[in-house]
Amino acid sequence: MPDVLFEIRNQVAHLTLNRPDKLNAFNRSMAMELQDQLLACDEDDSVRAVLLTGSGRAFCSGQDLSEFPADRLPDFEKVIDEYYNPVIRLLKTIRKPVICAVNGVAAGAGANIALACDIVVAVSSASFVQAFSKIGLIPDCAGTFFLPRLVGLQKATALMMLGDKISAAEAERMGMIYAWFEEADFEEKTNQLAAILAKLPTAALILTRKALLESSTNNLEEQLELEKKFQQKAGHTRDFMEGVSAFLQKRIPLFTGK
Ligand code: T3D
Repeated sequence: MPDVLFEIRNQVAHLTLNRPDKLNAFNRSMAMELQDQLLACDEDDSVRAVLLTGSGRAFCSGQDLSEFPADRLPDFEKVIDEYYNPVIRLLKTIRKPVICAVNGVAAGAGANIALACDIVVAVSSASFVQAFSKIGLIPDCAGTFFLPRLVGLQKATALMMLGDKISAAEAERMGMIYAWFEEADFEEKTNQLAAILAKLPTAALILTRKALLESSTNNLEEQLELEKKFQQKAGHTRDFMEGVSAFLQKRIPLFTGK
């Protein structure tokens, strides 16, 4: 059985972390499979959106703690270079929008991989734990980059130092995630959101992600220049022509992602 299930339905690639007995804890094969699948989604023109979720009662409990070597010190630099940083880089460079459907607890690297996705939604029973401090580690998977930008430095510091378990509703209230849905609606509403994303002008969405990311280091003048450059690119896509034609003809646009 693969550690990450992969299925394309209606132009949406469904990637499901699949080690439910360990709450979808990350090991080497899961990290490698996830990287391969994200790369495949990037290259496959038939994929217009990616939906990342977990199987069973958890989204992901972070690094598999039973896989640390008992007889020597762990080489975290190697593990982070091989497992986690490539995943975060792919999530931020893949040319498709990525929605994360947090179907249960998201802890450690699991929480921060979720936060690196473009849009994060959660089921009402889900929770988020910056579990690192509890085992003497620091938050990785770009958590120290994204969490303070989402919730502010004070909240991020407290959540990361204390390792509090945050409910889906609290996470939404503090701006950590986009929305939460009741259990009964979760799958349907998440799929609806993915279907909407899959029909939008993909290139413009990816330029939007890039502009937002770069805004964290740019000054205002640099950001204005970047928006100008990206708008020129978006304006030269077929989807822009289609969007304007559809508006003028009072019909729904049929974007192709080109
Ligand atoms: O490698 C590096 O480069 C370092 C990078 C590290 C990145 C990280 O992610 S560090 C943080 C690692 N994750 C954690 O510390 C979280 C550990 N898990 C928990 O705190 C809790 O399990 C949860 C809060 C996630 C859920 O709690 P609960 O009560 O719902 O479930 P549970 O009973 O604790 O867990 C159920 C089973 O899953 C249990 O196994 P068992 O007893 O039924 O055989 C438990 O051991 C297993 N499990 C949960 N998390 C992990 C795990 N097994 C291995 N690794 C885990 N991370």
